[in-house]
Amino acid sequence: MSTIPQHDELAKRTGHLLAACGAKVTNGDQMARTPITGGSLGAAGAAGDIGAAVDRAHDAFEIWRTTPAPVRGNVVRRLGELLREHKSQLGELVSIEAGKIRSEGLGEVQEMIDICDFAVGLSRQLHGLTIASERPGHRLMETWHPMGPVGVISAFNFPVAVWSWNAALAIVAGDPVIWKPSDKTPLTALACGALFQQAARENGAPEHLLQVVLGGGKQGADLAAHEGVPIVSATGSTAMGRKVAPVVAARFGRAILELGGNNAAIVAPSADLDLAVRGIVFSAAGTAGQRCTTLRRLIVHRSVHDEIVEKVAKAYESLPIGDPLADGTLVGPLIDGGSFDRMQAALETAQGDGGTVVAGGDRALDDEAPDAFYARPAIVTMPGQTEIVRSETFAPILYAMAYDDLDDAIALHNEVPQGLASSIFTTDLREAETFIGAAGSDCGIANVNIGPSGAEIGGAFGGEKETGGGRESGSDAWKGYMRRQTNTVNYSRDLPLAQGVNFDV
Ligand code: UN1
Repeated sequence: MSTIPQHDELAKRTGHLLAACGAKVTNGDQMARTPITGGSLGAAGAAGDIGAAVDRAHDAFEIWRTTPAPVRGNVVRRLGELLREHKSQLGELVSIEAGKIRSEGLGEVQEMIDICDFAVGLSRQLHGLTIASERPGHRLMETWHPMGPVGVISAFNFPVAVWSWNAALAIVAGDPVIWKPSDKTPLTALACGALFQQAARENGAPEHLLQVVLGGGKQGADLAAHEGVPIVSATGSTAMGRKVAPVVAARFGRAILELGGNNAAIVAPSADLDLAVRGIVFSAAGTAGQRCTTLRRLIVHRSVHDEIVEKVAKAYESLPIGDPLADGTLVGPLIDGGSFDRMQAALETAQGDGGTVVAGGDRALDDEAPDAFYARPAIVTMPGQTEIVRSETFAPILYAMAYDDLDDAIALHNEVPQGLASSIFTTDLREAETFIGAAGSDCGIANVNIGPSGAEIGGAFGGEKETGGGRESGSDAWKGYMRRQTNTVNYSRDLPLAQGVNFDV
């Protein structure tokens, strides 16, 4: 297995990667760190002032809102080109700062490139309807206008892709962006920020179209509370969403929330079991269990339960854990010790509830990397869906439960507070359609014969219940970044009133 790289080498490499993207760190209280060694990467900059950023964003908005959308798209096109040019550097930076394996770091940059392509096309398709008017000589239609500065609060686990889903749409929609990245991943944000500034500069866009504001809870809270920020898009825990949402609602702002998930897969007796096992292992152990779409609950038909658990456990035992930048590694580190402690506490609670840890769950590589937290992904069989199974622990724990009847499986599936992503493994058309039908999965994402994670950007991304209800990325999610205006135009010489009302003067 790979050895953990020397911290000094990583720190030096980080400096090169940042410079290659044109990013500069400054002295300040915001510190960067790598979960690969657990060591510090030095200062990233100073915590920013949201009020000042909002003022600057409004100056940019004055210009940007009347810039034609296809011209706005040019900035996003250039950003997409720069992301392509810097894909390997940015991907490596994501690996260093978030601990993702190399292909997932690169995949995250690809997700940014994809949404840029999508948004460029969208910049010529921000269309409204023309609706039949009941009045002669009248036209009824809807138009979509820019809304104003968008606050983006992003999480450590997708430190750049989730920003790009919001930013690419917001920029073509005519909205400046104020980005408060996770305080665990400031460097990747600075690198993307620098590439964005280059794209904006080269296209003569106004200054401050994108502002990266480093900081923590205070900056997030200020963004939520600021009257000058009509849209706040926040990704993170449900606990964070509970703080942000009421503050935005109290000022009648718009919140786009992407909060916790507790995603499940149902494995039916007709499933292609080998395919199911591959899908399960990627979704549950990939990204070290730190995706909001990570598979956390396995609901398996009793007739295949033991076989599936055994196969997943076997696959888990041979998962290469270690340096995420090394060839062959599939599981990198957890983001920090707090994560590892929460994982251990959850495993203890699950065992107290009658669960059995079939594989994994313990710490790895602690001799080599005492300040880093590598954990072996765990699979735990549970006698039922206890409270710990119903809560999201942001670590690689997969709880397995048996079912006898599909209706019971779906009821169990939906019987959690979160509603992000879900899946069923089956070759039975009736079961598949039932699962994605109106009385099936209650999640924003419901898949058949793939796990719940790893969505493409073309669909709308988000979920219901404690996941927050927001939709980002593809489909018509762009509407969340614009204001809808209904227009009635009278091109006749008369003034007929709607609903046949008479008001002759
Ligand atoms: C997240 O974990 O916040 O569907 C986003 C997926 C990725 C995005 C995850 N495309 O797993």
